Amino acid sequence: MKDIMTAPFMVEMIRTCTNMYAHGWDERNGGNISLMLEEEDVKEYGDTSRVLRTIPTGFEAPALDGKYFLVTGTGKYFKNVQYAPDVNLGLVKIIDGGKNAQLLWGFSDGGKFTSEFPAHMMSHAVRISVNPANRVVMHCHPTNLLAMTYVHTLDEKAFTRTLWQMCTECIVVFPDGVNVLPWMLCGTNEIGEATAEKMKTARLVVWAQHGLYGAGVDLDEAFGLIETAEKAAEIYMKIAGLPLVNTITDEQMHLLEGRFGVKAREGYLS
Ligand code: 2HA
Ligand code: ZN
Repeated sequence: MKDIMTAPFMVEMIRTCTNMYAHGWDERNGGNISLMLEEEDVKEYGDTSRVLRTIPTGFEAPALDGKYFLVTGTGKYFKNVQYAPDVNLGLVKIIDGGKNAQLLWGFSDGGKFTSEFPAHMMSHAVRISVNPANRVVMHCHPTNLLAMTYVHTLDEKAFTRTLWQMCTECIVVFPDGVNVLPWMLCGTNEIGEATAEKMKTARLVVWAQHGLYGAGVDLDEAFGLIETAEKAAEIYMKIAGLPLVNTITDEQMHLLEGRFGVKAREGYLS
C-alpha cells in the first residue's frame, strides 16, 4: 500500500484548504470542500473494505452510490488542515443510496463530515448529470461577494451581468453565470436541495449574506472559478457608489464569446 499522504488528491486537497484560508475566505470553521473519487483512485492507498465507522447522512442521493469523497470535517478549521489532515479531513464511501457513509480514513478524533454535506452531495449528483467529469464542490465565504449581497439586487441576471462587466475574463470563465439563493438556514437538507436545483444551470451559487458554492472538474477549476468571481466582486465593491464612466458593453461581450469560443447564458446579453 502507498502512503495516503502522498496521494495526489490528498496533496491537492491540503494545498487548496491552506490557500483558501490564506485568501481570507474560510475564517474559523467556515467553508467546506468535497472531492469525488473512484475506487481506482483510492484502492492503492488503503483497504477499501476496512470500514472504521458508518455515519448516517440524513438524506438520499442514489446517483452517488459507491462513490468515494475526500471531505472536510464539521467544526474543523481550514487553517489546521495542513497540520493535522487525518483529524480535519475524512475519506468516505457513500452506500445505501446515499443514506449512509462508510468512513475509511480520517476524522480521527471521532468527528464527521461537514454540516453542509447535504448541499455538497445533492450538488454533486446534479453536476455529474450535467457534466460527468465534475469532481469538486466547494463552499466558502469570499469577502467581496458576500459584501455584494448586501448592496446589489439578488436578481440572478442582474448579479451575473454586473460581475461580467467588472473584469474582461469573467464571461469567459463563467459564461453560465452565477445563480443566487436568498438567505436560508444553512446545514439543512432544504438549502441542499435549493443549492442543487441552482447547480443545474450554473457552477456558481451565491448564498446571500453567507457565501458561495462553486463546482468544477477538479480543485483548480473550482478554486479558479471562485477566485475570478470574487475578483469581480472586489472591483464592484471598489466602484459601487462612484459615478460609472465606462463599462464592458454587450457588444464587447459578444466579441469575447467569439474569440474564446464560449456562449453566454441564454437571454443574458442583448
Ligand atoms: O462549515 O461554512 O456553511 C461552516 C460553514 C457552514
Ligand atoms: Zn458557510
